[in-house]
Amino acid sequence: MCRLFDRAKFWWKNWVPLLAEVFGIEGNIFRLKITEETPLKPRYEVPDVLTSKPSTVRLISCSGDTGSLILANGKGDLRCHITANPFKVDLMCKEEVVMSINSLGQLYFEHLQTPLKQRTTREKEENASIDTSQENQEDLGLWEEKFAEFVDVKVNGPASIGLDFSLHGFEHLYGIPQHAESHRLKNTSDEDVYRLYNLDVYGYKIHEKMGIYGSVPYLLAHKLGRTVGIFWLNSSETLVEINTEPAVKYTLTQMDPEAAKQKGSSRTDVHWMSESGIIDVFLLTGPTPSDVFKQYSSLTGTQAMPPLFSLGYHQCRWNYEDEQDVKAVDAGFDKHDIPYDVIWLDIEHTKGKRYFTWDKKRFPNPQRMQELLRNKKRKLVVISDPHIKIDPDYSVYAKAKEQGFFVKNHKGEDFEGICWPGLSSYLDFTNPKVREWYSGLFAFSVYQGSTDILYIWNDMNEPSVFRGPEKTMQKNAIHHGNWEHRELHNIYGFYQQKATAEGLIQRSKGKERPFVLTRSFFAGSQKYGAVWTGDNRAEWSYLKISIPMLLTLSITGISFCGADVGGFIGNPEAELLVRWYQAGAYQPFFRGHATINSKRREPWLFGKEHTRLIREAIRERYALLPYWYSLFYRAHMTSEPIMRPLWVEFPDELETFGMEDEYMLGSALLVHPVTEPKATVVDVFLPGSSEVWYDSKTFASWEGACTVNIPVTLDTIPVFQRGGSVVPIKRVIGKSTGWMTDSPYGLRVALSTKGSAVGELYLDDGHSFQYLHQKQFLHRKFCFCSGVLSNSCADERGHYPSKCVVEQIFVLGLKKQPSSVTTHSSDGKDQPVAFTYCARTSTLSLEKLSLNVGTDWEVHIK
Ligand code: MIG
Repeated sequence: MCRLFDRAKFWWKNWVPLLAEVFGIEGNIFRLKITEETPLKPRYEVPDVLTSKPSTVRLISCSGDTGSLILANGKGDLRCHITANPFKVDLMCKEEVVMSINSLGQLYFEHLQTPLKQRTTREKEENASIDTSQENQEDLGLWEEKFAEFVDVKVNGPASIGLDFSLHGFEHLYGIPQHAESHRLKNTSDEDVYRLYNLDVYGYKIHEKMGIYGSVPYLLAHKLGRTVGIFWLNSSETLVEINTEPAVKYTLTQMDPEAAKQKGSSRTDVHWMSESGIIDVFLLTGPTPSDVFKQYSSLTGTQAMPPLFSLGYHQCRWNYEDEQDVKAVDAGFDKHDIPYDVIWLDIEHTKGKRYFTWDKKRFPNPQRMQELLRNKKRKLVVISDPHIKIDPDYSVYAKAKEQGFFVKNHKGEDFEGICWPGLSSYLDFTNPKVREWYSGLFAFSVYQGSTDILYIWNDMNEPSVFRGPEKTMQKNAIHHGNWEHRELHNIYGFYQQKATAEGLIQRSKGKERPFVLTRSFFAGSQKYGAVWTGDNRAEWSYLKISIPMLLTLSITGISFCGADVGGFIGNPEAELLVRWYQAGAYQPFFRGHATINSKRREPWLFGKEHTRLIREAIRERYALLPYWYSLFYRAHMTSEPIMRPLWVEFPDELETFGMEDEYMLGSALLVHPVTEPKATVVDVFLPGSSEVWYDSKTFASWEGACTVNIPVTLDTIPVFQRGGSVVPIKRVIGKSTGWMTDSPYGLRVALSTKGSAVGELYLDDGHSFQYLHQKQFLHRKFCFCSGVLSNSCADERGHYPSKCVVEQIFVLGLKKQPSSVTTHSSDGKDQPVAFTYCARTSTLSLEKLSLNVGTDWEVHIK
């Protein structure tokens, strides 16, 4: 791949007119598009990722000197200074040059060409005058690449593109998932660049920049005072080079102060290169992290609001063998008093890996099995992969074949590749007709044995093709619209999840929220469901790296993400399994999973004590569900990531910029999972010099801006609540989320150094779209100020009848014992409340309250 781009530079010697366009987009975004003015044939422009046509704003052109142009937004505080010769764009925010584009002259654009053999004599002559080396290059194999036995012929020659961006004053960059790497992007070298190319890599190595299952070609850069984003909308194979030049020491003499500032500050150069398509790049100007999150989601959409059950614990294994097995595992959870919401079936549940069918020997009566789960208020997820077994008697195959719905090979025949079912063809999800048809396969009348508690998991959708080049599809396979696979490789999986999610919505006649997990993804996949990090290993290092991997996904829009708890490959020892459950309980998508030849590892198979520890971790997850659900609502409505790197919450604190062994869950909880064996202590950094932090179990408190050594046992999950927050919890844990609808709430009020706190609670029916269409929801706001805790409405539009009460309130950090506590309800009734105060921990607890969660009330503490 690197070779290819070297040649690209070589080719750049050609002269072809390029068209560069700059657009201003609402929300302080600039879009730069560069393509051939008159390409031989259209070049691929990624469709379906932008949620709508971005609403452009008028840019005002101010006069530059000759050969330059200044485009400014309405306010004039954001400007693009465009210089023609050499071509360069400076992005200015007020008087600061934030970013320079092509200042290193790495813009290149290989134009499409007629193959030499087909050229007319005239063309040959013309070409000869501008490019004498053409013949040599074809001889050199520029138009053909070999990978093992595969020959990739590029019909119109290599077509790669690239551009450099210099970020002034920035040393911290994040994003461009998916890599099993640190959260902060590292400097790259010639042999080691970040690669975005969706691939099925079983047991991928960690601390590598190679491409794995999914790609989001989007990165964020952060420095004190500003966050920006670069979204490179291209779905072909992409490489990203990063090079940070640290601040240099210099003497101020002989330099004017402005120049000195520029020279003295650090800089990071980012070089994007893609194999084909056009340059279409969005510059998100911030200035805060949350502005950048909003800007990005205004382009690609926000996290879909998940059904509540999907925030519970998921139990998966390749495979649960049969109906008996499912029944036994399900009963095991009840027997051991461990809550769980979903049991999963992997590929072996089908008849010979024919998705949408059942192996009748193992699952003679799938509906009966689902009724059993339904009675327990639990769900089933089954797998549905994109490869379709070549078998004329398999109706999914026959119908897709008949309608021409498979990806074609370069000869125009149905592409055939080997995957789980043996020889298979691959549905062409890039075709809207195929998606529509595929969505229809989830209708209850079509999908035999499915019920409305069955949800879907899309795997192998990179796509994975056994024995294909790099275990994927040849780049010259042909998709709908005659586009080559190379153009859209990275977006294939995105389309399958989209079609699946739409299918689940349709089968419910538009009423129910879907749940779809996908392994492959692209920018915007957040709109369709959840993502996981694929085939990790049951090793401590993989537990540890799950945190930066999920943080990176989270800040690139994909909030609903998780890693296989326990590690997919291998057999975790009990301690690792416990630690993984404890970490997973505080990650958005929480699923235990294991590969086919691993030992069974349901939570109760490791002895009483370990069962207890796993039970406790899962129960903590369920207790926090109101907080999780409220965070998902926020992610859905206002684009705030759920798992947040510390720098996002503390953008002014340099120490946080590189942290990845701890993170914030929303803005209230700091989590530092234990990821080392035999740990007796963890060093937790508590940020913020004016902050106070409370241990979520002992309520011990610390002032911020310090590292504390927290002693740990196998029981401990280091979680800290930030002073100034209110966290809603559920007091009674049921067998699953479905049993907890009416369960009473508790509020954890953690006072700031100023003695105040705020928080919120979002709730609705947990499964339908009524919250959207009928405004059937409750959004409440909790506020503690001057000794009064109030529950008030945060969104007047919402209404939802809830019988739930707030039963318990803890106030942490209350400095002195109150003399009285009274509740004041909106109907004017005041009531004294019994309380206990612990002077040692400065904690006030109110028990056995009965304050309706959905009505206004106050608690006065005097
Ligand atoms: O190469 O369907 O990542 O979760 O259990 C194995 C079988 C294929 C890979 C998925 C894994 C799943 C497995 N699949």
